[in-house]
Amino acid sequence: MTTIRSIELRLVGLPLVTPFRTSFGEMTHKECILARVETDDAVGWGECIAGDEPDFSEEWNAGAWLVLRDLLAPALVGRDVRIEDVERRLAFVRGHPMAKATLVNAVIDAVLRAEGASLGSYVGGVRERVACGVSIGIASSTERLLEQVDGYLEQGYRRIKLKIEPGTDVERVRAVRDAHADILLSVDANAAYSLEDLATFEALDDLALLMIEQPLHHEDLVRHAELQRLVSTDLCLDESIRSAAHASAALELGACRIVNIKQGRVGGILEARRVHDVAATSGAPVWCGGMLETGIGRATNLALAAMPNFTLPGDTSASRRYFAEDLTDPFELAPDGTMAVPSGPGIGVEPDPARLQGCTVRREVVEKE
Ligand code: SMG
Ligand code: MG
Repeated sequence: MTTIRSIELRLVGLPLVTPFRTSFGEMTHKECILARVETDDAVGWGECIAGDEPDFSEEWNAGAWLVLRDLLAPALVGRDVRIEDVERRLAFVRGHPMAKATLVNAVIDAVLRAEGASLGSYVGGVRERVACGVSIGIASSTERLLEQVDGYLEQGYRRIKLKIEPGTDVERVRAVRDAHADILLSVDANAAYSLEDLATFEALDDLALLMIEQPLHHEDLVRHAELQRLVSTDLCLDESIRSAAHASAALELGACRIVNIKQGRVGGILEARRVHDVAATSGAPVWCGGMLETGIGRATNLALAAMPNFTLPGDTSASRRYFAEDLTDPFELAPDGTMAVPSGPGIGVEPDPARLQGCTVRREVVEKE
């Protein structure tokens, strides 16, 4: 048992090396909240995966800041916590899994650092290196997309995921498939389609895709199940899965056959482990999603991806795919397309103090009154 002395919140901003366009918008800049939890014994870090706007989900930085500062952090500061208690302490707030994950993960990091145990070993990781894929935003042209794909394959990435939206889909994906017959290739629609677009999915079905990620609205498991019956390519759900309960509903309904696990989307590393277990019981593979995290969130994701049922390459790309300078020591891809799972205590990495200071936009500390 350890007492939480204070929780510092920081909004940090880092430019992206290349803009990232999805069906819901373009990002040129990464902005996220970091939490630094100080206990009697150690300091732990957590990164919130929410973005500038409520587009990927309802959560966004300005709202998450208030929920963290005014509700979640005060529920922990000055209290004794054990890993087993932290989710329950935050359960009085309905929803807001991204905000909750920030503190759940930071508390776990602090507790594990004090014990000298790594997050990878805590979650039952079985590998020291994980296979990595890369997610490519909607490009300005097919030529530009093919160049990007070539570049990432040269770096060793083991799976290419293409963002798609209505009108910029089948032809682009076919061009990539024609150029690379044997690669693991997937697409991610970020909920931009409806069942009226069945012809598009039938055309994609001929391109030997590893999966089609989140084709339909995130609340519509029933129609995902209908679509899964109509195409042979495996569907994968991302935005729709916010808890282990959603994962079991989706798998039981046949709404997907693969699950993208983003620990931040489901309320943190503990619920992510439950999603992993639910999928493993159903025989559905999982993989680790990404939200263009800094080194803090990336380290958390890599630990998770070391668990046994993470059998597909994740969106766990190298720091340089996103940032000229990461907040931590950069994560690097080996030529074989794998990345090392940090083995030090907790998440195994820390932000560089000068870089952290340099990119801080806003800072507040919650202490015991
Ligand atoms: O971290 O490499 C990454 C990005 C992976 O495509 C990615 N994430 O829906 O899976 C997804 C998207 C969400 C990005 S929102 C800006
Ligand atoms: Mg996705």
